[in-house]
Order: sequence, then C-alpha cells, then structure tokens
Amino acid sequence: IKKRLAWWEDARFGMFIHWGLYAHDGCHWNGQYGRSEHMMLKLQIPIAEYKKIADAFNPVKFNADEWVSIAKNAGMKYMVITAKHHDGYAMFNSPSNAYNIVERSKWKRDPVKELAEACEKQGLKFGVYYSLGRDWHDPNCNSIKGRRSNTWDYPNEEGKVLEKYIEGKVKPQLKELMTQYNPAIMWFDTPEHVTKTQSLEILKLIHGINPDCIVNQRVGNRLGDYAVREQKIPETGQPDPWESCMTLNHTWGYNKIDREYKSVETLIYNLVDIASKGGNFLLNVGPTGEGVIPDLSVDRLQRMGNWLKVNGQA
Ligand code: FUL
Repeated sequence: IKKRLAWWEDARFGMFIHWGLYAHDGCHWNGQYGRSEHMMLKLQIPIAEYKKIADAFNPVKFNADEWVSIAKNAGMKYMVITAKHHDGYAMFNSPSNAYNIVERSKWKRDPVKELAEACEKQGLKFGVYYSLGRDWHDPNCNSIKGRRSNTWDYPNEEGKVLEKYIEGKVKPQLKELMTQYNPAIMWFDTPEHVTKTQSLEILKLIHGINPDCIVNQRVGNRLGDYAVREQKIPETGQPDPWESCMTLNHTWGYNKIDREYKSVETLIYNLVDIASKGGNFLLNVGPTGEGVIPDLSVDRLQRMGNWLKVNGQA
C-alpha cells in the first residue's frame, strides 16, 4: 500500500459531517419539503432565493471542540466535513469566491478552520469533502445529460464550459483548502464530466502542496488512493483500499422529519463487518442549522464508543 495511507489503514472509523445551508430548516424551504441536502435541485430554488438562506444562516450553538469530542468518544480517528457541497456554497473562508460563510453570513466564522484546529488539539486526522462535478451556483458547471446541474438559473447547458469552472472556482478553492487547513484527506464527490487531464491536474495541485494528502477515487477517472462505497458494504477481497460511507438515518444533511435511525446493534455490526474485511467506516452526522449534532446521533455514537472501549482495540 501507498505510504501516505498508513495511518488511514489503521484508523478504521471516522466521522463524516454534512453541514450546509440545507440544514437551516432541516431540508425544508418556504414550507416545502426538499427531501435532502439536494434540496436546491429538488425544488429548483433560484440562486437569488437560496442566497437568502445564506443571509439567515446563523449557527450560534456551533462548538468545534464539542463535535470533535463526540467523534473521539465514539472511537473515531478522523473526520471529513463538507467544505462545499453541490449547492456551491463554501463553508470556509474563500478569498477567491465571495459565496462563502465568512463573507456572506452574519455569523462570519470559519467552521472548517475551527474544526481543523479542534482535531489537531484532540488528536484526530482532519479531512474535507469537496463537490467536484456538481456546483449549482457556478454558471459553467454542467452534468451528465444535464440531470444534475442548475438548469433553472442557467438553462443553456450546451453553452457551459466546465474548464472555466475548474480554473475559476475549483482550483483556487482547492489551493485555499490545502494551504489554510492542511487536510489529511481530500474527499471528492460526483466527478460527472471531469476529464482525466483535469483529475490529474487536481491531484498534481494537491500533492504539490502536500504529498501526504490522501485523495479518494471520486476525483474521477479511476485515479485517487481509495475506493468509496456509498451506503453499502462490499464483499471481502477488494482490489483497492476502500471506505464505506453511511448515514445514521436516511439523509446526509440534517432533515428534521427523518427520524428513522439505524440501531446501535446494526451500526456495531457494520463497523465489525467493514473492519474485518479491511475497510474503513465513515459514518455520517448532519448537524442542525444552529450547529448542533442531533441527540439521536450523539446517543448512537456514544454507545458505539462504549462498546469499542470494552471490545475494540486501542
Ligand atoms: C453523494 C451526494 O450526492 C450526497 O449528497 C452525499 O454527499 C454522498 C456522500 O455522496 O453522491
């Protein structure tokens, strides 16, 4: 295995955090149900309207040390937070693009910075998620068959030039993420139309800044360090290092009506199943618009941690 994967192969268990504007009213907008963190697409919310959520977003209860403690007490060794999801809104200080939490919200803080620091302090590895081939705020981000791009604000799908989006938004923001927070993992999602050349350039950019940064295969074109399994556990004997990411209930982002959670028994079973097959388990929480990890999630994580203290390896 690659040298940079050494710590990751030992880690086995991490916390995924989906946190963004969709959490503000728990996947609802103007009284309508948006179903998930894909709310902007599902309800075709115009950018001008979606921006109003950014103006209102004010997570006064956010506490980075608390989130990291919750992960640590669960026995998790690393954390991956959505720095930018498909809605295109940066949850970090992004000097290259004004559509970000520090510039736009009345809260004005940088949760990615605070979490990176809290992880450092408490001894967890820190990673960031970046939606690569989907961005509903950028006029040049197209998608396969136009199914998952913003065609309500930008209807001319054929006129979109992905290269402009990659050069104008993705690369500057990746540089910022790498230099401002020095993440141990860059977790990409949904490569869509990203070409092999673009994937290679992105890897070069990242490893030019930190050769030890681990990149998942959703950087596109079968590149990257490890495979991602979403909401499932593969059979044993996988060719590449892999990670299984899963939700606790049904949605990644905070959904105020989704209360159907996996049982602690199931979660522990999954962890053991994954670890015994040589994979990593990246288990998701969706904090609320106020910045709180829901009680039902905290409770399950705590009980997984209790079990690990008795039955796991240190
Ligand atoms: C998917 C995304 O579309 C979901 O919103 C979530 O981020 C999941 C981990 O990856 O492809």
